[in-house]
Amino acid sequence: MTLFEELKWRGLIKDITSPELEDKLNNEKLTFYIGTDPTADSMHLGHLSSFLISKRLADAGHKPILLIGGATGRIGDPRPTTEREMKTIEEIEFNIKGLTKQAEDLFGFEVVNNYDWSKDINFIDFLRDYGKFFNINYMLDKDIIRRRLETGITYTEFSYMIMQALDFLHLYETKNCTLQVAGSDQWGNITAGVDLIRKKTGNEAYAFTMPLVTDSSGKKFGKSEGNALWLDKNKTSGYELYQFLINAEDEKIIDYLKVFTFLSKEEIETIEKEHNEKPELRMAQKKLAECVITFLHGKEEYDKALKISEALFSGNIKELKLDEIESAFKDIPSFKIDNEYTLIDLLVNNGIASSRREAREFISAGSILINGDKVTDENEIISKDKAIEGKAIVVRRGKKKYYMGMFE
Ligand code: 383
Repeated sequence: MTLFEELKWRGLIKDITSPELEDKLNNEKLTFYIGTDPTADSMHLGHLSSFLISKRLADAGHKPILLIGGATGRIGDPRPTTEREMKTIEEIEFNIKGLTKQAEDLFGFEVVNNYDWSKDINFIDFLRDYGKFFNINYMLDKDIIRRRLETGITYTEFSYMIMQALDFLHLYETKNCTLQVAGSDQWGNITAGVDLIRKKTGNEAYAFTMPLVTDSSGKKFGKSEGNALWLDKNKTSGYELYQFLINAEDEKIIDYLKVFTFLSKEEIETIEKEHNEKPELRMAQKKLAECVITFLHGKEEYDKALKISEALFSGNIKELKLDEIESAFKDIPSFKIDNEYTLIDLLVNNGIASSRREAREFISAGSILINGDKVTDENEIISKDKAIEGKAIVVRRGKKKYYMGMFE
């Protein structure tokens, strides 16, 4: 399989600017780039599917440049619907630091910031040297701009595509970068660059886009209850990622393995076969979680995520360490314990039961578990020596409701 065939097989090619690109990718060594704006201090799963292309192409001998949009982030890439809220310079600078470190840690490729070459272009030179290459009709014809004409767009966001086109030209001129890669939402911006390079230098540069990764209903993949799943483990733990990936849909799981992992065609076909025979084992989902979490955070974090999941599944909460308990129960209601209480008081004082009567009902029905053990005596003292590392008490009420108490 050639590189191009492999990218197609993985579902990573949506549109290409020229059919020559196939041969170039297969037979030449290209310098290419992919960019991201500092809208947050970390990338999320939506970026990962796109940025992994840098490693795929690098493994095939091409040279990646990762661009952080310090300049473009100050302007804001127009969204199809409404104008973006401008971020403060402090926030942008904070985000650039986070993203630069993350890109370096994850990929180890050269990282550049477009602020470095954009900041000194003055307005008059900009209009004389570059504005003349952009016909307004051409700009108005871009999909995103056309959509925004209905809701309105400022001159600031309208100009965004010129900045991204200047980046491509700059990298073409200074680093012989002849290819830009991006998600399909970027088609207008990246073709603006290819056209600018052609007009300014007479030479051909190339670009291709990757499809957006979606679930079977067409919604963007990579959000959990509306929140992004971040690549920074302090924002989204390995365990949270595990929970999300392990629940990926059966219809889509093989597509996700192609997009998010470096497993070979043969390996994925073997998994697909096993998956189709016994989808209930979720082994394809498990493999996805293993590959993604290990790539992002290393084997230790993956082992931890797996251990937490297994402990929660089997109810063996006591096997977990305090930091694992904290990861596992990050989002459940929690309370502080300033003293040793009887079980019934603990339940009522912390809203686990609405009254002493209700608490008694739960306890006598055997539906209260403290750190995985059923407690049936309402007067049992819940003391520090029952807590995990002397600190954490996980209360389970019924099948699914969890609460966490922390001794002070
Ligand atoms: C800025 C200057 C450049 C080249 C690219 C840029 C950023 C670009 C953009 N990208 C998205 C982002 O920042 O907005 N204008 O979040 C996302 N990308 C990648 C991919 C994607 C796109 O970072 O489709 C998803 O991740 O292209 O939405 O010179």
